[in-house]
Amino acid sequence: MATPLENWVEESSRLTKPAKIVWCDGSEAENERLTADMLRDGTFVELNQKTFPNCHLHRSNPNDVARTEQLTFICTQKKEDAGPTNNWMAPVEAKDKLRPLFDGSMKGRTMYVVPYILGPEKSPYSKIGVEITDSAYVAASMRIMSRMGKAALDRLGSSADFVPGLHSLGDLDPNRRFITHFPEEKLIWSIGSGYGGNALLGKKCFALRIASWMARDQGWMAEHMLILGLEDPSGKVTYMAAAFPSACGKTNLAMMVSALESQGYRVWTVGDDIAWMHIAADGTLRAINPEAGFFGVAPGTNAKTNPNVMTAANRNTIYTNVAMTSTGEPWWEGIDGAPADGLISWKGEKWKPGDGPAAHPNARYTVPASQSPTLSKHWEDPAGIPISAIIFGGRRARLAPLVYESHDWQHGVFVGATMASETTAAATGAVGVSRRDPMAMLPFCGYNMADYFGHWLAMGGKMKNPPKIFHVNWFRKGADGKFLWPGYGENVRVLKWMLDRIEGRAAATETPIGSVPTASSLTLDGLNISRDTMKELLSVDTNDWLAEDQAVGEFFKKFGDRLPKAITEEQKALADRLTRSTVAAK
Ligand code: OXD
Ligand code: MN
Repeated sequence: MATPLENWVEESSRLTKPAKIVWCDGSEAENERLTADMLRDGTFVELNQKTFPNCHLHRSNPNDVARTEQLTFICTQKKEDAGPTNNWMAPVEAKDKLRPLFDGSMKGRTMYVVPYILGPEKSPYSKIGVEITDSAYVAASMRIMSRMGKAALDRLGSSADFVPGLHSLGDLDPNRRFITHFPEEKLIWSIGSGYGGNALLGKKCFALRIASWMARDQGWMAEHMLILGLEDPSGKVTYMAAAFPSACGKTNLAMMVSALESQGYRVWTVGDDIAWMHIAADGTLRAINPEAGFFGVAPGTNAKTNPNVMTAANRNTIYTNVAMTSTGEPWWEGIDGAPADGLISWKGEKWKPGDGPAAHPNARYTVPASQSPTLSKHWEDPAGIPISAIIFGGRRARLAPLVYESHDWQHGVFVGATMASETTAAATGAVGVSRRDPMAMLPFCGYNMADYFGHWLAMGGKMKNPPKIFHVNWFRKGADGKFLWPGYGENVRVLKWMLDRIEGRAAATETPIGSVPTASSLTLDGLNISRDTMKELLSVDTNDWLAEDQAVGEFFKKFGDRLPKAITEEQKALADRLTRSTVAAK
C-alpha cells in the first residue's frame, strides 16, 4: 500500500506534471550530480576550486533577491486567527488561486522530493518535513540547511507525521508569486520565487510559521533566535538565546571571537537563526537548533566582523548573489580589501566603480554548521541545551540603552512584545525605516500575535526558573551619527554582564524601563571608550521613553480585546514609572 508521502508525491506530480521525479537521499554522489547539472545549465557558476573547494555561486533572478513579506500569507479558516500583523487568505481561496499556477508548472523540469529532519537526528523534539521542488538549487541548499535525505525517510517510515511543502519556481513573475501557509493542516505552498526564505521551505515557512502554531498547540516555543554558549574561566558554559530581526547580526554574535578570550571568556555556537525550546521534566527551558547550516548575509562580513564564518565558508558553500573576482573568488562590500579590476557583479556583469553595490545587499552564504570553528560540542544534544537568558534586541539609533534587564518574566515578555528595529535588506521594501517587530517574529509568527504574547506569558508560568530576559542595542548612535558601541567581539562584555547578573555578581541601576549596568559593573578593560560615551550608551531618557510607550500603546490597539491583559498592565505600569521619575527629577 502506498504511504501518505507517496500519495502526496503522486498527487503533486499529477498537478505539476514534471518530466521526471528524483527522490533525494542526501548522499555525496547525489550532491555531485546536482552540482554538475547546475554547472551545465548555468544555475551554478564555479568559484575558484583551489581556494574555495566545492564552492559555487548562484545568481538569482534580479527580481527575486529577498523575502517578499507582502506576498506571504497565513491561510487560516478565520481571519482573526492569522491576526492583524499577517496577510491572510481563506484556505479555499488560496488554493483556488495557486492551483492553476502549479498546474503544469514543472513541465520539462525535474521534480525533487526532499525529505528532511529539523533538529538533531535523534532528538525527540525534531520534526520531519518534505519539500517538493523543481529547483536543484533549493534541493542542494536544503542539504546544507537541514538533515536531508535518507535519515529523514528512515525516521518517517510509513507515518503521515510530516509537514508537506510544495514549491515551484513557476515563471518567477512577482505577480504570480505567493508563499502560503495552511497551519491548520500543516501545509505549505510556495510558487514563483527561488530565493532562500521564500523557497527553502524548512526554514522560515516550517521552522517558524508552521512550527510556531504547532508550538502553541503543543506547549513549546519556536523562535527567531540564535543560541550561544558563553564559557567562563572555570570552563562552565551558560547558554543564551537571542532574538534580533533579520540582518541585525545574529550570525556574527553566535560565532563571535570574544574580546575577553584572554580572561577566559569564549563563545560557542549552537544556532544562528532559529531556536525550538521545550520545558524539560525538571522545569528548565531547553533549546535545539532545528537547522544544520547558516544562511547568512555576506555584505559586511570580514575577518574582523566574523572571522569564524570567513573560515567556515571557504569550502562546501553555496554563495548567492555575491560578486566574483577575476580569479573566481567571492567578493562583497565590506569584505577585506578594495574591489580589484575584473570584478563581476552579482548580476553577472563587468563591474566598475559608480555602478552601485557589486554584491546584492542581501547576498548570502549557505554553509554547513559543522564547518564552524566555534560549533558547540553540545549542538546536537538530543535533549537540547539549558537556556539561562533570553535576549531581545534591534537596530535603534536612539532610545534603547546598550543593555537592560527586565524585572521578571512578564515584564520581559512586554519588552519582547514592544521590540522595534530599523528595516534591512533581508526583505523587500524600504531599508532603515523603524518598525515594530515583536520578538523579531513579525514576519514569521504563524498565528495571531496577541495569542502569541499570551503563549509566552503562559510558558513562563510553567518553568521552574524562567530565564532572565534582557534587551540589547548595539546600534545606538551619537549626535555625530556614528555608532557609540564598537560591537562584534566587544559584545561579549555585555554577555559577561548578563552572566554576572544570572550569578548575582553584577550591580545595576534601577530605571523605569529595567535594570541598567552601573558604569563599573561592565568589564571594559582593554577597550578604548570614554566615560561620556558609556554614559550616553547607558542613558535612559524619560521623555523619549514616554513617547515610545505611547507609540507602543497605539501598536497594541491593533490587537483589540485579544491582547492579554498582562501586556496592557505592563504598558500602563511603564507609563506610571516614567511619569513618577519625571516628577521626581523636577
Ligand atoms: C533570514 C531572515 O534569512 O531572517 O534568516 O531573513
Ligand atoms: Mn532570520
